[in-house]
Amino acid sequence: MLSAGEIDRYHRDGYVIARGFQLTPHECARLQADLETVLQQNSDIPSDRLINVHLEGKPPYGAIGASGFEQLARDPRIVDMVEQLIGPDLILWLTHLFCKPAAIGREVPWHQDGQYWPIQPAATCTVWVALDTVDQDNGAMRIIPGSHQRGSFRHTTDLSDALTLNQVADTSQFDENTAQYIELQPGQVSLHDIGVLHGSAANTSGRRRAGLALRYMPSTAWFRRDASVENSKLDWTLLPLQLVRGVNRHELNDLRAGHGDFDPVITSATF
Ligand SMILES: O=C(O)CCC(=O)C(=O)O
Repeated sequence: MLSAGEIDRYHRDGYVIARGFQLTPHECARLQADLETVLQQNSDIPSDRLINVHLEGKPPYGAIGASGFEQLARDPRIVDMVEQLIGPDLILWLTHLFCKPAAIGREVPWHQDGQYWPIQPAATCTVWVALDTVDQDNGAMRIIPGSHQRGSFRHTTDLSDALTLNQVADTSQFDENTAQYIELQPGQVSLHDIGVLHGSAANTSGRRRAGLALRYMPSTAWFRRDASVENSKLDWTLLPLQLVRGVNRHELNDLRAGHGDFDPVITSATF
């Protein structure tokens, strides 16, 4: 569980490292084995754009996942922390494996998640689980503390392959020197708010940097399946949503879509 001070820091800074949380060496080893399997089985998808690796090839992205990642996303120790931050009714709506290979790992540009997510009102807590040692040298996530309290920042779309994500915040709007780095050991987690500015540098080091982002929204918010993002291939219509705690509180949330058999439409998402 998060301490009272950590909860305060999350709300003040837009993120927190959960100092009392640590997966065991055995749990880390199993997740690292799942990571290797997922990387091997999805070699056609860039390893920093592997969406919904907790599912078995569900739409719309079709990555072949591993059940260990679903267990992790449903782990009460993790869901408890999310509940402390955004309340008791929780929908897991996405997972994203951000695996930056050694030497050639791409930059994640500065961005606010809420810019391209179809959630109204904008609400999500992301739990970022380190699967490798993550530090400044291999492209740790960096965050502008407090930026979630400053509303929407201007973004442009960059569809080049140089970046992991394609929504890019204009850096003239904030001071990059105020960034704080989130350095983690395998099995440690950070949690961040949908509105906080964050990103990470390219990984030019000799070490891989993998982390799994687990995205939870309060079920009081509405997941707008009809939303679209200009210039992107995102399709929310068949994204499988999973109620992981409590009850659905918004009558327009469709929790059935996407859970059946399907033919993958998109195998490499553009963000
Ligand atoms: O893994 C990274 O470097 C960025 C992660 C990110 O943008 C996110 O989890 O929202």
